[in-house]
Amino acid sequence: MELDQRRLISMYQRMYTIRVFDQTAVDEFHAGTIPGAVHSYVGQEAVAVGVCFALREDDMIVSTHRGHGHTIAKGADIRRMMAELLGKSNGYCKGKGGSMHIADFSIGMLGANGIVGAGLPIATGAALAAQLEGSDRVSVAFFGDGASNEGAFHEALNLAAVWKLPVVFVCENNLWASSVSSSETVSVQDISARAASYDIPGVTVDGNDVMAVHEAATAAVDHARRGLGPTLLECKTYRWHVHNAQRGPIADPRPEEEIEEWKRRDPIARFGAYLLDTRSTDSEVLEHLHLQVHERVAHALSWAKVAPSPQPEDALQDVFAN
Ligand SMILES: Cc1ncc(C[n+]2csc(CCOP(=O)(O)OP(=O)(O)O)c2C)c(N)n1
Repeated sequence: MELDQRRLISMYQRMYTIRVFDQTAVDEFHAGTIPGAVHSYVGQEAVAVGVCFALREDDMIVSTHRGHGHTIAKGADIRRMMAELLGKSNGYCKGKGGSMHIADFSIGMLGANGIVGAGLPIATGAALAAQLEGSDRVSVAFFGDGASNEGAFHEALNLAAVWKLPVVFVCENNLWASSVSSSETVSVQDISARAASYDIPGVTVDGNDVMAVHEAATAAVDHARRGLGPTLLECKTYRWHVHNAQRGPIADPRPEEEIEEWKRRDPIARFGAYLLDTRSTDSEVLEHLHLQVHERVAHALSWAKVAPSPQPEDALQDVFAN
């Protein structure tokens, strides 16, 4: 697939921003500045960026508890994200939601979600709304391998298939659901095989190869936009960190060799090597880009740190609709 050089660099920039943002979030959690949960997306950056770069701004995504990558990939303001993580009043939810509740309707980001599997029916509903409005907008649900065992997954795929809704179901199969290996809980080798039950296309790609993800996502989005219904796109990937950041040592049940093996398949290093190999860029450009991203994330963090915290009386604001 032909992508112009600026778009390729922009994809790389977005992936690198997710990496630095989420590493900073984990560090800040351990430093005690982030009061809520942090589920790091480090290692999975190619999925969010490969998919979101196949979308228009008015297309919609629904995210998960591991939502920072999707939100940044769709174009959110990282200062307001960081402020939300720190519980500050200039955050996306005025500091009252935290990591798992960030949404930005202006860029089609309908929300993260702490309930595993709950995003699929929401994306399906958004697709139904687009169909009823006669618009050609597409929606995407991101979810994990664990979520693909939930009833909501099967209900959403069935209804979307029956009504030919413009939705793409993107399963990020990172092989583990919290501390449970998918080899013990998922009945199929490839989760995309489950698409056959609903008579929709099911595709598996290397989720650490942003170009492969982007190509498959572009085909699925095009299929949906043409009124041909949903696709189940499985991206095999891996998270580098423990399930969620914890204060104090926690056991990570994943074998050390497995973690190391997947780190060698680092999606950002791979994409950087691809850009250099194809002469889409040179190393000075990437080094400069790295510096800029570190500066932007550091700025977002200091902006969030000096921001005011919500006041007790703010707890009663935004509770009821007028
Ligand atoms: C309905 C529901 N059940 C259980 C949980 C607790 N929980 C939070 S994350 C998680 C694992 C989800 O695994 P997966 O869907 O594979 O996503 P990943 O964490 O790998 O990104 C579980 C069991 C929850 N939040 N919601």
